[in-house]
Amino acid sequence: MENVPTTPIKRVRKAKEMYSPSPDKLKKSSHPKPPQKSQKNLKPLAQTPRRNAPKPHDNQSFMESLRDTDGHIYPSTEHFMEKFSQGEHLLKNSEIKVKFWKSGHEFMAGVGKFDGVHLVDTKDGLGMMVPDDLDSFDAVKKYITTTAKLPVIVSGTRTEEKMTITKLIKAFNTPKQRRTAIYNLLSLEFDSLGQGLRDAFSVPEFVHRKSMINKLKDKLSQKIQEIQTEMENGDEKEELKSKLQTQIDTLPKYQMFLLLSMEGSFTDIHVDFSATSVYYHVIKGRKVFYVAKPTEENLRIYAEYEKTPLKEREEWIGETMTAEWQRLEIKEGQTAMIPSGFVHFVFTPEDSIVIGGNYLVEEYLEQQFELTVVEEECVKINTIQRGHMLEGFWDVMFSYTLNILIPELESGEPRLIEMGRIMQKYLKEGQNLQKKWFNGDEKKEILKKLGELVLAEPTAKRARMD
Ligand SMILES: O=C(O)CCC(=O)C(=O)O
Ligand SMILES: [Fe+2]
Repeated sequence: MENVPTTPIKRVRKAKEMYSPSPDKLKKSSHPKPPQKSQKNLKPLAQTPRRNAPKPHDNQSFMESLRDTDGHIYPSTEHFMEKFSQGEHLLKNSEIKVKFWKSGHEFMAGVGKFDGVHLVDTKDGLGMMVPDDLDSFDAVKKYITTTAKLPVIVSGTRTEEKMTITKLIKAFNTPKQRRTAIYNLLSLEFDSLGQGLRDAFSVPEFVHRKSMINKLKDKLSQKIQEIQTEMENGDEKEELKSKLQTQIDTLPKYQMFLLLSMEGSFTDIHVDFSATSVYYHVIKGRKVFYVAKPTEENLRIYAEYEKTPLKEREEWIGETMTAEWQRLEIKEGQTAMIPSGFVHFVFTPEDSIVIGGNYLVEEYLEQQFELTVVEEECVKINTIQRGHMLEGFWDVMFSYTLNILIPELESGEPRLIEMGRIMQKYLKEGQNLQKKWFNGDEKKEILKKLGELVLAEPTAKRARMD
């Protein structure tokens, strides 16, 4: 296929899935461990051993039960998974009230400030188009025709296997007792595949409306139209149009992922890249999220953890944050809407097909910047790979400032002053732009204009005088 990216993985999840004890720690443990290397010649997965230990009755005994023989907790090992499924129902945090809506209509009418987790029972009224016949693993083949080898996470190991969608679906069609691995495909972004599912699917209206990238796309298209009608023909006009078109053509694409997860998959604790907000629609099967609020403390714990090299991670922050987790079960047909920064981990109790995606929003601008900065520090120290970040985040922020924020501030829109200040705080002339949408002089010019407008605001003046 022509438009198939050779490396479609873009998300921050790979390492999370693969957290497992270091080899020395493994030696001390008597528990059978999942396969560590090649998946070839594997025996079928052992049936989970049943022990007679009583089921945990509170969070503390639950966390205790997860410990391996050396006293550590190793998420996604066989021992962990067995104990986890026995006690996971205990994870409750009464401070997180998941808002339940019977339909998309009700959600759209009642969502208000997007500051909590929402669960929408049926997709009617969400304005999300999902093909009706995408109802089985075989049906996926009809919509995803790429022959590229996709990176698939092998749950419970440090490995990732590259395989075609055909091979993966064959594995899903293998009876559970004959499966040799638990596969979890999280990185198939299908908007960039350019056909198939992309044409049969549309993101929820709420996502479309809130997404800064979508707003930017509309604005860039509108600008091209304006230039077309208002400017005299000539080189300058063509150059301007082509610059804008390049931005449209290279906008980051993170809104449409197809996730295929086998029963038993476990995705460890993370915040989605750049603290993007998430929609997550379960087409088939069932998923369980455990979510914690983006409080200052939780985000601090998470950032520290991310900055610690894998081998030095002594504690599982799932335990450190025991009381913070709220269980959120997403059943077939339901859609979860999770705002920026919620820390989460995910367990898949049944083979599942999900469509979900990530988007940047204005309300959480500062948090999005903050997490992106943390991720960049992590890239430097090698605990996160650059490819797992939101590529083009800074280009988008510069372009948003130039094309949306500045014109609105110029027309005296005081609501935006706070946003202007945040942009001013984080955007720097020397910022490296992965998509190279602006050169040094252009960045400088944008920041100069922004600075003048932010300072010119009466509220800003008052604040300075206080
Ligand atoms: O479904 C999963 O296993 C992981 C989902 C998730 O949190 C993500 O894709 O970011
Ligand atoms: Fe996630």
